[in-house]
Order: sequence, then structure tokens, then C-alpha cells
Amino acid sequence: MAIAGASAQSQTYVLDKGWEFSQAGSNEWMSARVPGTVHQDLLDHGRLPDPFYGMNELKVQWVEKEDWLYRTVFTVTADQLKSDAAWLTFEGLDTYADVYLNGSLLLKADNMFVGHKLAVKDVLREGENRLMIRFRSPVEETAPQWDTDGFNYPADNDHSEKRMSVYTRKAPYSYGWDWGIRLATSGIWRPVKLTFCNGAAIDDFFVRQQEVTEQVAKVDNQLEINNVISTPKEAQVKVVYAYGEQADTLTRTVVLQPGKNSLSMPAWIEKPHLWMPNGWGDPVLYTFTATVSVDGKEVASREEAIGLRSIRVVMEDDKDGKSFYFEVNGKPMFAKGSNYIPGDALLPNMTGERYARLFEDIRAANMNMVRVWGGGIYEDDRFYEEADRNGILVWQDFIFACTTYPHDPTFLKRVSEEAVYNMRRLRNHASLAMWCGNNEIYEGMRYWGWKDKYSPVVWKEMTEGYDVLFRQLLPELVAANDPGRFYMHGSPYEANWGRPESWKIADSHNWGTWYGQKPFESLDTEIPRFMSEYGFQAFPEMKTIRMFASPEDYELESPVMNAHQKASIGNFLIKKTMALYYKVPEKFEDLIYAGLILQGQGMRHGIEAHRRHRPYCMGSLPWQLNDSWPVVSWSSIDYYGNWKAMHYQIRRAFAPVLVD
Ligand code: NHV
Repeated sequence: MAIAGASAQSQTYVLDKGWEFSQAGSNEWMSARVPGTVHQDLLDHGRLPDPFYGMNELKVQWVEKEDWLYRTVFTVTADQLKSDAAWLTFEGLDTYADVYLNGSLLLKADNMFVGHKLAVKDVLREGENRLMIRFRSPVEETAPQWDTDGFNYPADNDHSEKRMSVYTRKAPYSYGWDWGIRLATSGIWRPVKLTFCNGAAIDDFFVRQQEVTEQVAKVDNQLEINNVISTPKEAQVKVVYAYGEQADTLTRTVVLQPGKNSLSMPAWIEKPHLWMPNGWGDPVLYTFTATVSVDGKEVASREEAIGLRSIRVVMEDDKDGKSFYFEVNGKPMFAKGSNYIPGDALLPNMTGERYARLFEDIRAANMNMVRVWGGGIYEDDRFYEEADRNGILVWQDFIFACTTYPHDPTFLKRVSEEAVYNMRRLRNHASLAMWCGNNEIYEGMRYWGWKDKYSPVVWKEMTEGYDVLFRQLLPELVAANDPGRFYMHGSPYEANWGRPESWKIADSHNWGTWYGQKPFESLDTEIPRFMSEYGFQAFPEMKTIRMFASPEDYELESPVMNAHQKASIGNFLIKKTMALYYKVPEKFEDLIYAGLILQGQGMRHGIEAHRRHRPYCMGSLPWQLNDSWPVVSWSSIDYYGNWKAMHYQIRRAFAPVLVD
């Protein structure tokens, strides 16, 4: 691809054109999408059947075992090469990827959740430049680890005989889940960019909120400025913060030393317009713009949308046990929300429109919170931008779920890199309310019988690993990189749904109405301090079933329907609970319909109970909000965006005022 002419300013080009891909060893090249995945590219070329249809999941499993090559050619002009610096940025490579540029090995990537900014000025050539990335199979790569460990980790959502998901820093759900297709992808899943820079670059702009009240917002504008010339240079640094007609400016003259310069520019904003959660007022966003000028000419700028607010998670011993609630702008907030899983099994298929629609659906259901659950991904920037704009607090898990993990030095290094990278990427978002170490690992270790499955030596390693990862490494990294943001080691913090005494402590996942086979009325009395998961399944509506099945499959236990029901006793549990309330219909379509109504009624029952017990109970997050492919699940919105009856019931039950 050709790249437009150079200028004295820094310029960034998205490298999304001219890409080709090939199965390693085949030397057959076909056009490719970037960002994308091998699965999407094979689908585009008719080399894979639609994995979401029928039982095609089985037919596409070979893809994960192969290595794949991606390449493109781009041109660079002599002028561009005269820039002071040039960087190639990969915002996400999935996962084991060797990156070559013009014969030079630039990078060996090994973590899907980390972006890379690589200095390439010395490698670029005038004219054509050849970029190639070799993706190694995530399962072949980790097979030696599995072989030498000699046991399966407890990761039983990993739909494979040899559970290798734990070794790779890659979205856990892509190896299968109890609502998830297994599509262990490879590819350039986030954008690639080429930047030419003159003078200086703003590497980071963190608007750290130190104190925010109705009277004043005290913020520290923390800048990292990279002087890319080899001599010290005087520069003017300016921060403008504006809302509507109001604008204030801070300026500073500094001498930038070659390389990285850190700068702190504190500001007090009197009587700030506060960012408010949905239902409380407007989610006001200020525009903070930082610029760097050298010799009177602007060389770098960066803009951030900043919502000024305070968020505190109050987790304190009290007369009843241990509280758990969010205090926003000084007032306790009853959290109304849901649990979010990745929006697509093929992640680059998520568009800006789909993120926008998702948040419309969240806001329309009177929610003020969404939990990004730990079996998925650290979400796209657009996800948090929508959350900021819609007044939705984000409970963010680190990406670990439902199994113990290794904690060897290589693994810990990868985790550190991803934690730092994602905290620095996300810490400006007003919506980011907390970090949580993982989903249900502590619970699993104590109550899911894991201890008995392993030798004492291995079990000791696993329990030590938990402390190292979730009680040492991650909290230290949060304190250093996102100071002031709440961290807790895992969710649930302590409670277990089978042990009533424990419900008095912080957040709970109550699976009594599903695995426990209890009626929905049990939610009236099993009241936690904060319900961060509880759920009940329903099939998606017939319109969605028709997208993946034909009329001959319309039977509860047909092979195709079972391929889209990943919870082993799911159909039994649906019918068992249905029999408590309704006459269970014989006809497939009627059963689907009744099941949707049942799920909606049941979940509404739970929300109402939680709200009734406020302030003892301060939050209700049903499992789960959405689907990543067309499937039977606990979701309230199906893969195609159709609201199940449950989402309508949630909207009613979360209305600002509820008559009970
Ligand atoms: O099974 C539904 C969901 C999961 O998709 C997801 O991982 O965190 N679910 C169930 C539970 N947690 C979650 C509770 N898990 C158990 C309950 C009882 C016995 C074993 C596991 C979510």
C-alpha cells in the first residue's frame, strides 16, 4: 500500500491494506482482513463452513493445530525516512507471533492481551517494505508444557482432552465454555499502525483524579513525553481542559532530555460538572488536551475524554459481616447490571456499531454497571468509551477464570506485562470502577473438589500460585500503575452459594436456582451483600434457532440442538424448574417460548428481592448479559442482539422506582 507524504508533524497510518495469509508450508496466499483472525479469512474464502451453523464447530477444529503466515507490503518515502523516529504498533497479536520486517526479526509475541510499539526507523527502507508475521499454533506451542506438567489443570471449560488453555495468555473462552464454541483463533486481532515522529511524542497522558467533590476536582496531569532527538530541547507543554464553553489552560516550559521525560501538571477544577452513573444525571465528559510545542510549532498532541467523579468500593466489616458496595460521588449506589462475556467468538467481528448497540441495550434496561468477566478479554477501547458516554460503571476482572494457573517466571512475566499494559490503556476511563483478580478460582480451590484430584505436591504449588498471582503480583501492580483504584483478589470474595453463613461477606455468586435446582423463591431469602452472579438458562427465540438449525433439528435433544447447548444437564434443569411453575409444553416451539418467559420471571424475582433488601444488599448482576455465538445460555440478549424476555423483565425490575 502507498502511504501519503510526510510532514513536519507526526503522522500515523493504519496498515489495514494489502494483507495476505497462508497456511504455513502451503505457499498458497489469499487476501486477508486486518484486524481479523484466520477463521474469518478462511470463511471469507469459502475454506471453512460457517462454524456457528449446525454441527460445523467440529469441522473447523483443525485450524487451531496449524501455523499461519500473514504478510503485506507498504511503501515509505525518502521524506518519511527522514523523520526523527518511526514506530510500528501492534495493538494485539493472537498469540504466539514472530514479526519480521525486511528480513529483521522485530518481535516474538506471546500474549494476546499486550500491544507492542516497536522502533523501526533503522529497519525501514525507501520504497517497498515487507512485513510478515508467523503465528504458531497455540496448542502445539504449549503441548510440551502439558506433557511435562503431566496433569490436566482443573480448567474443565476447556473443551479438549489436553487442557492447554491455562498456559497461554489468550482469551480462555476461545477454548470452549459452557455457553461457548471452541474457536482457538490466531491472527492480527487488533490494528497495526505505522507512525513517523518528529521532535517529540506523548507516550502517555494519565489524568489522575486525586480528589473529586462537588466543590473541587483535584487532578494530576501526568505526561510521559518522548524526546526523539538526541539533544535536550526546550518545549512548551500545554494542557487544556474544557467542558462546553468553559476552558482552562495550564502551560509549562520544560527542557526535554533525550528519551523519556515524566511531567506532572496538577490542576484544581472548582465546582466541577460531575460524571454521573445512568439514572443519576448526565455522564459529563470533559476534553483534556495535551500538546507539546517546540520552536513555536506543535509537534505532539493527545486528547482524552475525562469524567470527573469519585468511586469508592466500600468493603468493610460491619455488624452483619462484610459490606460490599459502590459509593459514587459520595453516595452509595445500588449496582444494577449484568455480566458481560465477549460479544463474538470471532472478536474482530465486533464493530463500533455493535458496541454502541450493546450499551444502548444496557442503558435502556436501567443498568448502571457491567462486569467484564474474567474468562473473556480486556475489552476494546470502544467498549470503555461507550461505558463512559452512557454512565455505566465497569467492574473489570483480570483475565483468569475457573481454574488454577501456572506461576513459573515466564508466566508471571507475561501476566505483569499484560496487567501494566491494560491498566495504562484503561485508567483514564471514568467508567472503570474496580479491578478484580479473577473469576471463581478461590471458590473452586475451596469447594469444587480440586484438592483431591492432585498430588499434595501439585496442590501445594497451585495454592501458592494463587497467592503469588492474586494476592501479591496483581495488587502490587494495581497500586503502582492505577493508584487509588479498588482491587480485590477474586469474585466471589469469600462467599459460597452452598454456605449461608458466608453470604454475609462481600459479593456472592448464587447458583442455587440453577445447579442447586431450587425454585426462584429461594432468592427471596438467600440474600447476599452484593449478588455478582446468579442465573437461569433459556433457549434463544425461534428466529435465532432458525439461523443455525433446520426444522428436522427442532427437538430438545437433537444433535444440532445439543451442539448449541454446552451445559451438560441444561435441558434437564430448564424442564425441572419449569415444572414447578407451568405445565411443561410438549411441542419444541412452545417449550422454547415458555422457557423464555420462565427465565424472565425468575430473574426478575431475584432482582426484586435484592432491591427489597437494600441497603443490606447493594447490587444485583444477573449472569449473563449477552452471547458470543447463537447458543442456549443464561443470557438476556442473544447473539443477534434480540432481547430475550429476561431483558425486558430486567428493565422493569431495574426501573428507578419499583412498586413491589
Ligand atoms: O455455568 C454458568 C456460569 C459460567 O458460564 C461462568 O463461568 O462464572 N457460571 C456458573 C458458575 N459460575 C459461572 C458457578 N459454578 C459452579 C457452580 C456449582 C458447581 C461448580 C461450578 C460463571
